Amino acid sequence: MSNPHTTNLITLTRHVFQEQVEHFKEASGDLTLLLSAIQLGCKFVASNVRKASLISMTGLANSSNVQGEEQKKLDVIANEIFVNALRSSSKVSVMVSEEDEEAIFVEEGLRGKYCVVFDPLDGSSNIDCGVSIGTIFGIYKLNEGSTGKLSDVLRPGNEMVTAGYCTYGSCSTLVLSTGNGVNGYTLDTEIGEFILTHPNITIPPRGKIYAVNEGNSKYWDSACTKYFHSLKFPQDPKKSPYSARYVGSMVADVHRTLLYGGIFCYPADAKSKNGKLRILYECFPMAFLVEQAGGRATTGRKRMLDVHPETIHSRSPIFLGSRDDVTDLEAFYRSEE
Ligand code: AHM
Ligand code: MG
Repeated sequence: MSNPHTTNLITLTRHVFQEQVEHFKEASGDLTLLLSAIQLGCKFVASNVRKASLISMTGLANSSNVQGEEQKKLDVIANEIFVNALRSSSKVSVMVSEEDEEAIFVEEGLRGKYCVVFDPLDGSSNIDCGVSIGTIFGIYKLNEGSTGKLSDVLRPGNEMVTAGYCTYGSCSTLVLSTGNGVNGYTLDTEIGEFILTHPNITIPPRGKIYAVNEGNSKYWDSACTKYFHSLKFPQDPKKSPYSARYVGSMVADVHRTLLYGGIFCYPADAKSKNGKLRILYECFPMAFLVEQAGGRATTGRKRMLDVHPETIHSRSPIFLGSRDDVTDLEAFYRSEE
C-alpha cells in the first residue's frame, strides 16, 4: 500500500498530534490517545469484517464456533470492540452506540473528558454480501464541571470537536476532521497503520451524481419528487442528467460524495416521518465532515448541525454534499412553504 521507497510515513497518530500542537499550543495529547483507541477498534473490526465475509460467502454463517457457541453477529462484535477500546482508553465518560438502547456511563477511575457517539457497523443490509460497510463516530467534550450525563451528548452537532468514519471495503480508509479540514488515512495492513493518503479533502462545489433510495419515491413529499425529477430531466437542454449511485451503506455513499461531489439524501417520507438515519451518530458526524470539506448538510429546512436531538436515537431527514447541489435542494423546500 505505502510506497516502498518512502521511509517517512505520515501516520494518523503523527498527523493528528502535529495538528493539535499547531492549533492548540496546550494540547494534552488526550484526543490523540482517544483516536488511538478508535483506530484500534477500526483495525480490529476491519479484520473481523474480512473474516466474516469469508465465512458467510462459504455458507458457514450460521455455524457455531469451536466451543459450540452460536457465532456472534458482526455488528454485535463490532460494538463490543469499540465499547472495550473506548472504555479502556480512560479518555471517555459517556458513550452512545447504535447497538445499545441506553447511553453507557463509564465507571469512576476510567473516566476521561470526552464523549463518543458511534455506529459501530453501519450498512447492515450489506454485511452478508461483502459490499462496503463502515463505522461512524463523533466526539464531544464533557460540559464544564460534568462527570458524564445524558446532557453531555444531547447537544447540537456544531458542538462536536471531532468526527470521522472508517470504510471497510476494497480498502479501509479512515476519514477524520478535528475541526481543521478533513483528511483521509488508508490502512496499510502490512504494518497495521493508517497512513495519510487523502490530505485536505475538499468536496467539489457541484457534482454530477445523486444518491437516494429511489424505491421510496412513491412515499416522497412534493419537494423531493420535484427535486429528483429536476436532476433527471434538466430544464436546460444543454445540461446532462445526473447519474444515480446508491450503495445503501451511508459510509460508502458519503465517501464517494466527499471525493467526487454530488448529493447524498435520506429524506423523510410518508412511511418514515423523520427519515431513517440517526441524528447523533449518523447525521451529525457526516454533516460535520462535509462542512469541513467545504460542502453543506441540511434537513431540507435547517442546517443539520444546528438540530437539537431530543433523544440519543432520534432520527432526521438529511441531504448532504456539494454546496450548490444542497442549495438547489433547499430551494425546492422553500418553494413549498
Ligand atoms: P443501519 O444502521 O441499520 O445499517 O441503517 C443505516 C443504513 C445507512 O448506511 C444507509 O444509508 C441506509 O441505512 C440505507 O437505507 P435503505 O436500505 O432504506 O435505503
Ligand atoms: Mg446505522
